[in-house]
Amino acid sequence: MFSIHPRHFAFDLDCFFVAVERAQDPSLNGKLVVVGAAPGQRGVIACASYEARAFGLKAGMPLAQARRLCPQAIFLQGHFDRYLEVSRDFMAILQEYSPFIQPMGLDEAYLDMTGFESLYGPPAEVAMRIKARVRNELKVTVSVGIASSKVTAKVASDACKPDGLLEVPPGGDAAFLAPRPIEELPGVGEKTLPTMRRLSIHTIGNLAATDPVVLRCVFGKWGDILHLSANGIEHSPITEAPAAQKSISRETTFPHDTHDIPFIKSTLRYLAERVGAELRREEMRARHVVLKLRWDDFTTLTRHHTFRQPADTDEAIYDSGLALLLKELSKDPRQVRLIGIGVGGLTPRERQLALMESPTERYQRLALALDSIRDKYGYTAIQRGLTFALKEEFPEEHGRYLLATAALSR
Ligand code: TTP
Ligand code: MG
Repeated sequence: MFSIHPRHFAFDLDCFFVAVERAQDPSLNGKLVVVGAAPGQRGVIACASYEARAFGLKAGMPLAQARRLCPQAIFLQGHFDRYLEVSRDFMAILQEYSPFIQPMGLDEAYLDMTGFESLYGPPAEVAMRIKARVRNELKVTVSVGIASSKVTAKVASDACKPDGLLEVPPGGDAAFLAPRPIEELPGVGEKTLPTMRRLSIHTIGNLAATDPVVLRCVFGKWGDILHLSANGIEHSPITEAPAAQKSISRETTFPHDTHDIPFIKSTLRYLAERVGAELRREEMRARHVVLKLRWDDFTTLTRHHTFRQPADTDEAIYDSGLALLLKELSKDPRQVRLIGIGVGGLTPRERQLALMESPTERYQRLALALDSIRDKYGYTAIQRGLTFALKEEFPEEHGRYLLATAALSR
C-alpha cells in the first residue's frame, strides 16, 4: 500500500500586468516597464517589471515618486480588459487539472492535486506541463510551489520566482520554512512585522517554536493560524469544487481576416474537437451548440442549434456549427475576423441501455479513444484530414496548434 500525501499547488503569474504588455509588444522585453497610468497622469504603480523593481519601484508606489526614482522607465496605462481575459484563460487551464481550485485574485490560485498522481504522474511533472501550457497559450510565465500545505506552497512559489518550480517533499514543510525570514509568511505584513520583531521572531522557524498560548494572547485566534502556518500545517483545505460549469467554448481570432471557406471550416473543426474533448473529460453532454462569428468590422453574432438529444461527439458539435456557419457565410460577403464554437445546457453523461450499438455510440467510442491518444501525445498526434489545412497557417508546439489568440475561453 502507498499513502497519499497532500499535494497543494500554489500558482502565481510573474509580473502579471507587465508580462501581458510584453506578450503584446515584445519590444518591452528587458526594459524598465511600469503599468500604472499614462504619462502625466496621477496614480500608483500597479506592476513594475523586475528591472524596474531593482530601482526600488514597486506596486502601490505613487507614480510621481516612481518617475523621480526612475525617469527612464516606460510608463503604461495598461489594458485591464486583456488582463481579465488572460486571468480567465489561466484559471480555465488550471481547472482542467483539478476541480479543487481556489483563485486568489487575478493571477494567483491554489490547486489541490492530492491523490492525482495515478492520473497525471509525479506532481512536478504535471506542474511542468501546466507551466508549458501557460507559456505557450498565454505567453506569460507562472511560478509554482508544491507542498503539503497551501501556505508552504505559496512561500515556495514566491521563493522560486520568476518562471520557477519548487516542490517541498511531503513532510518537509517545517524544515523548508524554518530558516526563511518571517515576512515571507503570507499574512505577515507591515502591521504584524513590528510585533513579531518585539517577540524576537525573525524567521518562520522562530514563529513555529513560539508557544501558541503567547501567540493567541498577542494575535487572538489569528495567532493559532499563524502557528499552524509556520509549522506547515494546512488549516483551510481547498475543498470547494467550483459551481457546475454551464458552458464550454473555444474561439480564436484569425491571423488575418478571411473568407476562405475551407480554412474557416478547418479551424471550426479544430475548435469543435477541443470543445468536444473537454466536454467528454467533464463527463457531460450538451443540449445545444453556439457558433460565434466576428466580422472584419468587429460586429459579432451568435447562432444557436439545439440537439434533439444531448450529445458529446465532435461530429455533432462540428456538424451543427458548420451548418450555422455556412448559412451565415452564404449570405454575408464580409471577411471573418474571429470564430468560436461552444456548447451549453450541460447535463451529466449517463450510461445508455441500448442493446445495439448505434452509429452515435460508435462515434462516442471513437471520440474517447482519440481523447486518450491526444492526452498522451498531443492533439496533432492524430488528426482528421480536415484540420490538416491548419498546419500551413498555425505553428505547432507540444502537439497542439498555437492559435494567434488564446483558444481557451468559457
Ligand atoms: P502580484 O502577483 O502581487 O505581483 P506581480 O504578478 O506583478 O509580480 P510577481 O511576479 O511578484 O507575482 O500582483 C498581480 C497583479 O495585480 C500585478 O501584476 C498588478 C496587480 N496589482 C495591483 O494592481 N496593485 C497592487 O498593489 C498589487 C500588489 C498588484
Ligand atoms: Mg503575480
